[in-house]
Amino acid sequence: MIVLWLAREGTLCAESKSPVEATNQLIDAINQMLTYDPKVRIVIEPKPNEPIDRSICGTIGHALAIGSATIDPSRVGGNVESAHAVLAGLDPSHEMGFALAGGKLWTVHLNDQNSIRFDQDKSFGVENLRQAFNQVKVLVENNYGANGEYVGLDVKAMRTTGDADGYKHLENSLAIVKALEAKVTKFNYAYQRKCVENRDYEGLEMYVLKLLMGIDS
Ligand SMILES: [Mn+2]
Repeated sequence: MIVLWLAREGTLCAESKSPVEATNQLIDAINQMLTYDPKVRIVIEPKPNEPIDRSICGTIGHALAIGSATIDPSRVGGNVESAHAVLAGLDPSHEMGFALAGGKLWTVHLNDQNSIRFDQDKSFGVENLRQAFNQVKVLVENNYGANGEYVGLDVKAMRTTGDADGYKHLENSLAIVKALEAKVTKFNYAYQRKCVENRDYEGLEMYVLKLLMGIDS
């Protein structure tokens, strides 16, 4: 299984490339990999920008469309990275859900990101805890990992972090994933259904916030 992070498949100068030709070149390249090794599986990790601007494969929808256009779509899947979805202005849990619906979420890169800036690769959950909760929730609800799918932590130490604390971003990310898994097991689906039936969305929002804050109601 090879993850393709398409870091430079795009353009800084819009007129320098045809987006049609660039898309077809990417499909051709993946076809060559699939032909070269009949056992290889390609996992596309989409990203909308940085270091390139105007990516030609910016979201998981793009990635799966590219895969479906190859000579063997059964060997092409997707990898949703939380930060990359945020950079596209999208909710990572919905990007994951889109790929899960087609059986195409073969790995994830969990991390966090403050809005649409450079790729920050911050520890999972530290910028948007509710968004992190919903990523873990969609993975747990769909029994993620049962077929050998991977959970990766694509995080990096912040600048000027001392050597002694050089692994905290990994330790903290794993601890947050596990803590949110425990929150998902506590999630009251009967109450959620009742709120939706009664169109009490404020009630559901407050329930989720209290769950995350550890407030018993
Ligand atoms: Mn990544």
